[in-house]
Amino acid sequence: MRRRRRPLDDRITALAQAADLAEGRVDPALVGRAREVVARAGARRGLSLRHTVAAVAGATGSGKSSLVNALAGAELVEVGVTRPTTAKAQAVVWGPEGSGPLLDWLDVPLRHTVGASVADAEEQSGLILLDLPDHDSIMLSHRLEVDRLVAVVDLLIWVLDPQKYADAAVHERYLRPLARHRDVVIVVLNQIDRLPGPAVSRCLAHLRRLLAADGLTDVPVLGVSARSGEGMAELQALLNERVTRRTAWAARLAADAATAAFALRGHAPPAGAASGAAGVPRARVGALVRALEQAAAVPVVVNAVAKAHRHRSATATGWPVTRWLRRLRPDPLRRLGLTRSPAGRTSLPPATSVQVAAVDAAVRELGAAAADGVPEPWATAVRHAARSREGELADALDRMVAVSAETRAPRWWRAAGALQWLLAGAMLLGALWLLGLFVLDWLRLPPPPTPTAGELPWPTVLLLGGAVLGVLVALLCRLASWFGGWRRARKAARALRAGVERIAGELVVEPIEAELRRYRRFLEQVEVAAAR
Ligand SMILES: Nc1nc2c(ncn2[C@@H]2O[C@H](COP(=O)(O)OP(=O)(O)OP(=O)(O)O)[C@@H](O)[C@H]2O)c(=O)[nH]1
Ligand SMILES: [Mg+2]
Repeated sequence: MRRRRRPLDDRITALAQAADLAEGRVDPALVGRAREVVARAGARRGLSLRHTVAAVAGATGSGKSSLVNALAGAELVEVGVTRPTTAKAQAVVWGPEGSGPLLDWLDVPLRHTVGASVADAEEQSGLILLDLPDHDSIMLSHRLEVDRLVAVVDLLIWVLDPQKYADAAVHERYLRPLARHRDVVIVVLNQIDRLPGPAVSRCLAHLRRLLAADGLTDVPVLGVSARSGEGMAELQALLNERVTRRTAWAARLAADAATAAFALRGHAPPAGAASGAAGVPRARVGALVRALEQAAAVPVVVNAVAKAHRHRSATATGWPVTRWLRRLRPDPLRRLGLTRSPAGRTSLPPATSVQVAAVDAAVRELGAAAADGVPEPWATAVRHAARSREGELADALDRMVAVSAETRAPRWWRAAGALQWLLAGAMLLGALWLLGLFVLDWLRLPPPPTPTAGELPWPTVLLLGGAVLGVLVALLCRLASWFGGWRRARKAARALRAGVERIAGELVVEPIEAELRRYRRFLEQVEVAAAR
């Protein structure tokens, strides 16, 4: 069963998208060519679709003008003995109504209308034959005119003659690049009247083989003679059939879209479409995260978090007698600029050149691993994407570290601090009491009665008890803060790891994946634009 062809609109939309996706990745000339096809499709569909423009192309003297005249049944275009004869393309129009803008667009000002007396004018109505100059001309202007029109007409009639049909020029320059245009190419071997009978079929068979080698299998190949009229009826019938179908213009553009799409995709199409673009290998992300942690001084920060916790605990719950000594030492987190204070840069030491190089290497390796299996030039685009936001890493890490390192003071510190002041107060009370007793004794005054707790007098109990308990509470708090510091360091390490992973994801992995997604969408669009 024959599959239904994709509508031209879908193909052209897909080609336009493929060109947009290829922008900045694929050779700009190829992107430009794809956009030209899109523009041409837009222009052509806005012009007469009842007309089919068929260019008659071939070498000088092959009989193009003679064929056009024979088809028109009148001497409309000049047939010459001096070569080359035709210098500018001329149009012969069957049913010219509405063909003006189309011919203006084609920039063919020389136009002939076939008289109404032509017997089968009805059937042919809508045919526009363009008699082209010679493609192999000594005149550059002729060749330019041929190339310009061959690129835009709906149907191509290649006229070859028995002497020159195997010329490499026409096969290499024109026929081979039309391999996808099989549906809109007709090959005519003219002047068969000059060949002896059996040579005609030999010649045609040879020509068919040459065309097959060009990739043009199954194109119609007709042997004709513009002079004797042999084979002309068949050519006429074939043209009539194409003209009545009125689909040559769309087939032409579909073939152009396919050619442009394949050119965009390049010569190394991946076996199973986007099979190469597997994604970002997770293991390599781990290596990048580790390199980023070193560059962001995460170990230093984690260490500082533990130390800061212990330091702050000591200043809040330490023995009040020696606590002030602690306050003389700077807060480890504040020293690194890692306090809740103004948002902005920390004073962490900047990454060393070795750490920076390690990050760069990890980023590149990640890009290279993701590009593995992706054909050029997309592989380069993927590698480039990996590094596209590398410059933002340092700042993002610094900001993230400043936020993740924050710790809050536990509530029990307050209670412990209050207890310490209570014990210090008791100690002070005991000391003052004893001092009073000492002064009275020194003055030889009778001592007031001193209450005792068991054997020991209360002032002594207050002084010694306050001191011993104060030191004990301080020691217990220190033990607790040691564990607290350790726990907070672990928590900070986890938070920092998550932060580094997020940054690696955002600034390195995501750009890579975006590029891979772009590549996969590009392949899909190429597939649609080029589908047969
Ligand atoms: N024997 C023979 N001569 C032909 C045939 N077709 C054309 N000729 C002759 O070949 C010569 C060239 O014909 P043209 O029609 O001018 O050829 P052309 O391809 O238009 O040439 P340019 O305009 O120079 O590119 C003329 O003398 C024609 O009479 C044919 O089928 N058989
Ligand atoms: Mg001519």
